[in-house]
Amino acid sequence: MIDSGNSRREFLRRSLGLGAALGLGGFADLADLAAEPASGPKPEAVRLGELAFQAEPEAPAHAKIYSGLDARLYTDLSSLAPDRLLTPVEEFFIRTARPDRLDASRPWRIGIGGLVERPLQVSLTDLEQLVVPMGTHLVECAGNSRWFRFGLMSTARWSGVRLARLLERAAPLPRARAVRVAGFDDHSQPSSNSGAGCSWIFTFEQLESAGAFLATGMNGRPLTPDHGYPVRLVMPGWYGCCCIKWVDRIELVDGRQPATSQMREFALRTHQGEVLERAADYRPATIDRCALPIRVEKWRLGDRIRYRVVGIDWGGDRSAGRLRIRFRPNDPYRRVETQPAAASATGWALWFHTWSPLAPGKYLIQLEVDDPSVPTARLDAGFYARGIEVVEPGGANET
Ligand SMILES: Nc1nc2c(c(=O)[nH]1)N[C@H]1C(S)=C(S)[C@@H](COP(=O)(O)O)O[C@H]1N2
Ligand SMILES: [Mo]
Repeated sequence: MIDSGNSRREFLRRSLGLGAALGLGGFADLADLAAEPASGPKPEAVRLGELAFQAEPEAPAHAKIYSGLDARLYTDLSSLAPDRLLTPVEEFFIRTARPDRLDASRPWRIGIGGLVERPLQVSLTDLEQLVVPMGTHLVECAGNSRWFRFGLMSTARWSGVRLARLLERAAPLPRARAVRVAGFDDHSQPSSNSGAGCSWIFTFEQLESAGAFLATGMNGRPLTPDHGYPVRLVMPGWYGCCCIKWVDRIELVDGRQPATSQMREFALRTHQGEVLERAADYRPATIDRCALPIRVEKWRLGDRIRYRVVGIDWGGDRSAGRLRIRFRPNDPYRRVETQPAAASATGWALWFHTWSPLAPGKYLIQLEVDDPSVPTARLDAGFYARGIEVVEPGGANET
């Protein structure tokens, strides 16, 4: 058994019926973990605070900073809880603000052209008649990193129109193989580190299997200007660079298109290996299965200190493989104690793991998926590993 060193905890968990309950209640369940012997009064659980993640900025901007292409707002992931999983719209991360040259007084139209029988100009009124709920989906910027405390990632409950429905109306010609979706991107100020012009080319199969849609609403409200009002593309499961904002042109193309400047700019961050010339050579910019610790809570249980790691699980296929955790690079991985049910996986899901370090010192929290057939390149590269320093270790008899 892989978790042999953890058999006592395994036993406790089974005998006390913890599991999913730990995620929801917290206090009482933590007290259960410390019960030794299993009978007798339970010690009171007191939450003392949180450990800081090492080598990360203390306070990234949870309010909008800079402007235009360089604008940013980072979502604070540390406060996610079972009843607080959806990102409020005003906290949804921003990467590039509404272009200042976008004229909101002009009626918005999306031109659908290229290799079609019937070129169309779709008005917002046309679009609104087709809008339906699209469910909860996560957006993560391919450039997300510890320098922003991983805050270039958020979830929303979207509404919109399946892209395929609109394409049908324009009657694609048999030669059409792919679709270029382009957004308005005319900023008066150039950016120091982002190119202007935002478009991406998708094959029909990619749009279909992702369930691509043009979003007009998030969390029950119209999109905000910075999130693409009046309309943006959402590619569920793909990186944010594909989720074109302020969509105004959709063009059906053949299979020989050069990659767009946006595809080239994001080639490395979407794991293409190199900047590829032809759009058809790009692999889908999908998000592999990932896991990230979002906070480490410190608790006192009777006379002992306990830590609880809370994290999120997103991307890829979450029906296969379970998360495993370790706290030092040479330690064996162990099963994460409380994992989300695979079926509930939309957006991101929370996991929990109680931990009793024996010694003070620096630790590195790393996760893996126990099924090697699940692609996890970013996770395995240490991208989402986070360091902490423990000053007060846990009690004896625990590993
Ligand atoms: N027109 C346009 N759309 C765009 C971008 C852009 O610069 N221009 N940035 C993309 C990138 S890199 C990301 S991560 C997402 C961010 O969406 P958000 O700001 O709504 O979170 O928008 C994408 N759509
Ligand atoms: Mo991005």
